[in-house]
Amino acid sequence: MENINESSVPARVDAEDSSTDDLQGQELLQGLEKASWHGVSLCKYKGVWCPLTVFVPTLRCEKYFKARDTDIILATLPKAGTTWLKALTFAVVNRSRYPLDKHPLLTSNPQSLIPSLEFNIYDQENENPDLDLIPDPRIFSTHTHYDSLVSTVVVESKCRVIHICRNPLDQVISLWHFMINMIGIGRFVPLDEFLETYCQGMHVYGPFWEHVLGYWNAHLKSPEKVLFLKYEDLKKDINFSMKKIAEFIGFPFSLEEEKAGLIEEIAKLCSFDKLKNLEVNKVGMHSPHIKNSYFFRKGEIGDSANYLTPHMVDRIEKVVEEKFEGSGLKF
Ligand code: PPS
Repeated sequence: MENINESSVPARVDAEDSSTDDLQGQELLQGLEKASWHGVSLCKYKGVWCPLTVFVPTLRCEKYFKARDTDIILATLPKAGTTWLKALTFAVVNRSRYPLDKHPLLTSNPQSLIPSLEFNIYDQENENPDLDLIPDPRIFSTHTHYDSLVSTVVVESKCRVIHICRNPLDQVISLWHFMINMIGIGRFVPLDEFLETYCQGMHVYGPFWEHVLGYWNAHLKSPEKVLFLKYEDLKKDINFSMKKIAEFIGFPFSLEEEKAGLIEEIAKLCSFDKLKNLEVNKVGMHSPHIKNSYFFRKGEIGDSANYLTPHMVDRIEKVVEEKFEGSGLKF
């Protein structure tokens, strides 16, 4: 998740220095529900609470992005395991290009190796960048919902989508820490207030149940198109999950690679401990508001137990039970 503060929302655009997209975006925006979510401006676009800062980029993405059959889209809710999935996918796809001891992951944050469609590709400056220059397979990330991807990505191409979800208890705690930390934006929010809005579905890219169920149902309908992963499964058996990812995107490991221990090597390179302790992730900045280190907090299953009271757990679990009932999805 990237800059989502109000300060970088373009001021009202006037006709002289704005593009048609900006003007159409401003017009559309006027009719949308808006909210200030713990200091972050959101608007509800097609049922999704979208940060205002990426509203116009989101429209541009819808309008201009044309997926290739070879594209790989990493679709996640913030704090579900995006950084890890980026590292793994990048390393799997590029494994014959870079030796492990001179790997870009050793000197770059995974976030900067795989750009986000809304936050990086169609950012405020890039109205319609030439994506043809990017060689196959292009890998992009997005935080948006499946339904919003449909027009640009899914229907018109055979590109593959990987979704990772996470137990909402841990995810909300991860998000809470991240929001508090952001330089110049973050401010302390009592956890019970934060949880309440989360349970109402009001948070960046919320409601979380709609996000997850969109990808879950798409996976059930077209498993060859949408791979559905769980953060907890990756933690339990990363080698198995990595093989699954590699096969899904058409880069399966050969028997020789398996025998040579390459899967284990890549898993080690992308592991929380390895990435967290790299210089680039200790001291580097991702953006003016976000240090690279913010993407590596604890990386554990069950850390939420250190913060949530039984009442809070109950509150989230009730929402989860109600919203996911009958879906077949369990956390
Ligand atoms: S973001 O901002 O949406 O891209 O954040 P995201 O990467 O989705 O989520 C951050 C949480 O993932 C943990 N993390 C990892 N876990 C395991 N392995 C690796 N390599 C890894 N990298 C990041 C990170 O610590 C955040 O979880 P919490 O619970 O806050 O520690």
